Amino acid sequence: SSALKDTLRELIPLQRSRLKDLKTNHSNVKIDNITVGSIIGGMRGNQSMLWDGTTLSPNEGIKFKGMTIKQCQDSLPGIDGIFLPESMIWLLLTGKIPTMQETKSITNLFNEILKSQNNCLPIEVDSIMNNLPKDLHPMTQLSIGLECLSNNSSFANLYKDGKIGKNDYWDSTFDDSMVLIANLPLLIGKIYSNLINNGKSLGSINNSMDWSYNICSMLGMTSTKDSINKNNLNDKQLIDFNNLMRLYLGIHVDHEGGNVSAHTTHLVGSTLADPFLSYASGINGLAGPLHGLAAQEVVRFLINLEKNVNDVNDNKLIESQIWEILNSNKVIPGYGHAVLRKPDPRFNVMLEFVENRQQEFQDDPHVQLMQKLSTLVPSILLKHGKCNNPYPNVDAASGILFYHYGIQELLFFTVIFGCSRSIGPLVQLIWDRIYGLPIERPKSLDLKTLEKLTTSR
Ligand code: FAM
Repeated sequence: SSALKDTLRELIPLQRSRLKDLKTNHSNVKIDNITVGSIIGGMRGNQSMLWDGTTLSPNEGIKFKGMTIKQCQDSLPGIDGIFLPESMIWLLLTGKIPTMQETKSITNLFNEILKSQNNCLPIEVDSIMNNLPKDLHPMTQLSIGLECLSNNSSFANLYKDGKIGKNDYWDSTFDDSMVLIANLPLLIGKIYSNLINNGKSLGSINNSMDWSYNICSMLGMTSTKDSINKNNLNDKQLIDFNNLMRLYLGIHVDHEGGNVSAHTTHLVGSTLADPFLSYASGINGLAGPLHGLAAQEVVRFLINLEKNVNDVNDNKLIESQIWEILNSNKVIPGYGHAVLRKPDPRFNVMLEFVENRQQEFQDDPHVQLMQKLSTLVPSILLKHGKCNNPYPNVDAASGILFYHYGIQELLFFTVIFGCSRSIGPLVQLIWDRIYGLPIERPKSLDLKTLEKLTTSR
């Protein structure tokens, strides 16, 4: 058992009884109207799923158990003023702000899991990952790796042997989820070394360090002897990179339940597929260009723009380049959002990271351009008059910061995103099983029926 699991166990009776009350006494209460527009429009805005960890507010952005990013920064335990993703796991799963000790108990749990595997991927997973074509899409590699990990799923094994009843499903789902998250540093390291180092390891796991550190280490990017790559960075830069990783991993964990990776994990999980298969499905969704690939689009855009703009202070030229893109009917990557109506607070914290390190970034024309665009683009988009939100979103900054520190394989950014995003959907999957939610099965309608329903109204 672990401190996290013990704390979770205490919450279960009350939460189950709250759900039971809704189910028995209020099942017929109407929440929303479903329109034809929603059925043919990607179910946009339908209020139709239970998701406890996060909610997205158009004006305040993402809220974690009701807390804004700023509040999380102020109250969650961390290192160098940046909260640890482990503290976010505690918050999302229990609804309580953890102490540093509780946060560290999750770090320790991950390290115990890794130690029990000798700090290596399970042998069959390692062998499959080693034999993948080295240029296989990094997201495909991530998906395959997660699916192979399901070989050791406690949940699947106990279920197969008829050893658990519905009330206990959450317990082994919890264990599997922790194993999955704990293994991500190994998996991401394997994928990155496949990409850039012919599969040869770039670093090693340090069992006394936090999850984000070990992700950096396996990318070869720590200031210690744990890593061998380092991209010619000095110690301060490597420590900053570790903090950037903690920040990035902490703020990308979840974005409500309706986005494709979260919803897919929940949907597939509702069949009682194990957590590895469920999250691998979410990862397949994250790999789509309309979902997880935006950060790399922004980097391509900034690199191209920089080629045409010699001076980052030449506002006129930059503005004319932006108009050129808009006039050719293309979007400005990194700007706009389906739900948000203010600058994305996740973007703001990334920008703050840069502003606190002006010396580091002052000679990087791409980062300078990213900053400059955030002051120029909103008013241009307002004049352009089309989009509902002219402000930068999270992806406007993240990719170019990784790029700055030498992670320049653009396809790899989404893999880092996929590490972070494991947290929200897996936490919810544990709760889905605590609540005993049923298999999802919405009703579909054919076109003829839709037409019939519209003409009869
Ligand atoms: N540049 C130019 N036009 C834009 C725009 C932008 N950045 N964002 C929206 N528009 C246009 C949009 O194309 C649409 O035009 P049409 O009426 O001609 O179709 C109009 O403004 C209304 O769109 P909206 O209601 O404001 O946005 P949507 O909810 O339809 O779409 C986004 C939201 C994010 C897909 C859209 O803003 C976009 O394409 N942005 C650029 C790409 C990007 O940054 N994606 C990452 C989003 C990120 F936050 C994430 O989810 N990972």
